[in-house]
Amino acid sequence: MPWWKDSVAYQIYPRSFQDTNGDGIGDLPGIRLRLPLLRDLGIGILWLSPVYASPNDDNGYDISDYRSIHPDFGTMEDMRALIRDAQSMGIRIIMDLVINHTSDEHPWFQASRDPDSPYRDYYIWKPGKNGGPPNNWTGFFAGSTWDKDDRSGTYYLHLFSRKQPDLNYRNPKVLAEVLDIMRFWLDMGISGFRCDVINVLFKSSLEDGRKKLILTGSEHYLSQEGTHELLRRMRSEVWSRYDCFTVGETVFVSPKQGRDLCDPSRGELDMIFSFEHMETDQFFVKWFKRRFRPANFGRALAAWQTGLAWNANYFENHDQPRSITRFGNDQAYHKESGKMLALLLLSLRGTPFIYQGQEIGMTNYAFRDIREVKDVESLRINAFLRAKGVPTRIRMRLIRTAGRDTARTPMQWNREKNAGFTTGNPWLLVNPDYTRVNYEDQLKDPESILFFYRSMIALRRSNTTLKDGSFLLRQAGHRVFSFDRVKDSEKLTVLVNFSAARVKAMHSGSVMISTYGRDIYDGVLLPYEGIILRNEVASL
Ligand code: TEU
Ligand code: CA
Repeated sequence: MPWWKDSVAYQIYPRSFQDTNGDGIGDLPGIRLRLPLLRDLGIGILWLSPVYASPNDDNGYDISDYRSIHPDFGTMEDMRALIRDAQSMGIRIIMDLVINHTSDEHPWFQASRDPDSPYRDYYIWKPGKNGGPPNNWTGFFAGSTWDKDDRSGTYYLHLFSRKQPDLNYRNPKVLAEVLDIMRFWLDMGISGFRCDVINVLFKSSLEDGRKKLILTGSEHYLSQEGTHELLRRMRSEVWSRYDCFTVGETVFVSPKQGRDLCDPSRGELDMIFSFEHMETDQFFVKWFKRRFRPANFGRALAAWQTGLAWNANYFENHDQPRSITRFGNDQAYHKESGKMLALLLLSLRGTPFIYQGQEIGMTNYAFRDIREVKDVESLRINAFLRAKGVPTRIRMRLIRTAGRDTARTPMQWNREKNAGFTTGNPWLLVNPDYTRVNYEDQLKDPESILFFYRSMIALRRSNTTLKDGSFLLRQAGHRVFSFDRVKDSEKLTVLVNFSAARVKAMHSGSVMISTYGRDIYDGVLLPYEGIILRNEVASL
């Protein structure tokens, strides 16, 4: 089994992890400082959200120099030291590869503004039409995907913010540049890439799109054949020549399209982050939330567990609300539901990804005022809706339920000021519940969510059925989600209760682990209980 199937991964959003120089911003020395905690957690892979030079329009997802470290985070020597320290603890580092777009402050883009520049075709420039943008496309952050550059009087494409111009993959020089960037980091000793929004690289056409509620025009760039060809080139020319793996962030894909992106026979990605399970509590777009329904969540998880040979499993990241608030109960059953989600995530087939703070049950923060909000996506949506006359209280409610800042509040290390994240002024407010939810308290509590993550990770790493067994859905009910994992003669039955009720769920078997520490199972799940029962079966 390759190491990237055998490990548990952990995502760090460096800006919010640990500050060591008092500027209120997390940094690389801060990550080095906390590495032993990740070793003790049982982490084998560390995904860093971008730490490259960037004007921080999208907090690093707008890169202005791919071969440098943003001074906020430290130096290239700090990066080399982090890689070394991690390797000494058996932890491999993967970097965030953001290659659909660069920052508009990247030298390539600045040069491309001159129509005669050799860099002109690194980006997608078009004349306007009827006094407006070249087509009717709308972007991920609301509004048109085109901005006019006065210098040449033409428009450039940006699926995200106007400071994130899309690269033009019809130009072979762009792929060549990107392959070099990958080699640079792999030669530095990293072990792979999380590939940002990777299935939109190739735009098959720039014609008008069918009008849609969101992303008008996306039929011209979602998972196009041109993107598959690019991924095959990346694998054959770079990835296949290093001991590395790739996980693609792929938006709006079905299990079938997911297979086309990461089935081993395809020679493209090794695995993908899909979104279906993260969209079961919303109407169309994430801004229109609806009640969480465990049955829908379970069905979506099962569809991907059986639809792909291997998944990248996650319940949180730097773009998503906190899972204990969203799928659990972060008040009356904080500890119970945090452990239940840990057991579920670590029982699924695929590489588990844990997001910073998830291991202690960090919760959503209810942003009160737009001045507390920093994320470009939320600020653009707010401006877009305000221009449409939507009242402040409605806009703030949308941002509270679906904005990305709630995932980016600083790590809560202890009960000290700013939760021990910084001695300065944090770049984003610290969730006031840090006196209730913090690492230090949980390190002292053997019944804590943190300790349960440690136990569950250790169990998974020691059990081949959990890592490599087949997945068979048993029940995706409105309170109980259950499934079997089978390998050779071992059958593990996983049952999780998404409710505060005691729920009858008859099943035999010896208790392998229970979030309540039970060693006998009486057929009734306790509130938010997760349990794994073991049976020997005749080899299938
Ligand atoms: O996100 C891609 C993407 O689709 C996002 O719009 C995401 O789905 C949305 O924010 C969910 O609320 C990636 C990165 O994860 C994100 O942080 C960047 O802003 C984006 O690409 C542009 O690089
Ligand atoms: Ca700092």
